[in-house]
Amino acid sequence: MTSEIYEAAIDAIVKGDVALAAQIAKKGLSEGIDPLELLNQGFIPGINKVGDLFDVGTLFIPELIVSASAMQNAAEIINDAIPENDRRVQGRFLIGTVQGDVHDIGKTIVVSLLKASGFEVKDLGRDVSTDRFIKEADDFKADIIGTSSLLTTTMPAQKMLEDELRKAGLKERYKTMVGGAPVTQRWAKKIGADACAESAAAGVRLAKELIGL
Ligand code: B12
Repeated sequence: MTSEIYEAAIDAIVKGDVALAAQIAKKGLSEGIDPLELLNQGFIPGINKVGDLFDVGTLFIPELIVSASAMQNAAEIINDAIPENDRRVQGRFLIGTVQGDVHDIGKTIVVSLLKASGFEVKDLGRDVSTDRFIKEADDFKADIIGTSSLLTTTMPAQKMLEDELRKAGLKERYKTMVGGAPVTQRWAKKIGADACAESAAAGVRLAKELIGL
């Protein structure tokens, strides 16, 4: 039963059981569950629950780390199962997690979905400086620069990118998109980003809109 798989996924992530999470990811895929549904209904609620338990002090850094490893491993298995689209869209998307921030599970899901939707994607990884975003955007001839931030303390780096692009006269050249759990439409508007997406699927939809598809 699909709902049992989702429950089992949540449980494996909360327990931080790497092997079990991987096994459930593979089982879900072999039963024909859509990869994105498996993430959205099973594994993401699992890691969110871990975040909540960490928040209230029921769970601590060591447990957070093992749960994150289980999540990362399962997400990799599922990401690999998202088929890459042969039909290229005319869009080049540069993405990374901002400086000072190592959270990259969500960003990596966005990358998989963008690729699956035909975007050409350059993933700079995590802890990426503003200067590097700007240099790589030029090298890659990006249409869109996407930044991920999971910490309220690193969100200002998203503003710094907008400021630096404006200062360098590059704001018109690239569209910008911001994401990450604490990031809101209000924040995007305040800093002058072109779009904000609360999920990978919304990110792909907005990215297409931004480049006029
Ligand atoms: C896993 C995790 C970790 C892992 C990260 C592993 C990794 N490789 O990513 C580890 C253990 C390393 C970690 C460390 C820390 N963490 Co942490 N972590 C989390 C946790 C539990 C889950 C994050 C996650 O992966 N979510 C699942 C993914 C799928 O969701 P997502 O990232 O939001 O991404 C989705 C959307 O937001 C969107 N999206 C994301 N990025 C982008 C970008 C674009 C362009 C677009 C379009 C869309 C988009 O699409 C994604 C898919 O739908 C959160 C709690 C939470 N619920 O967010 C805390 C949390 C983010 N961490 C927190 C903290 C405090 C820390 C530490 C400071 C702890 C410490 N004292 O050391 C360190 C920070 C280290 C650092 N410098 O970055 C706090 C942040 C609080 C705050 N107000 O800022 C949280 C909220 C926990 C809490 N409740 O307190 N963490």
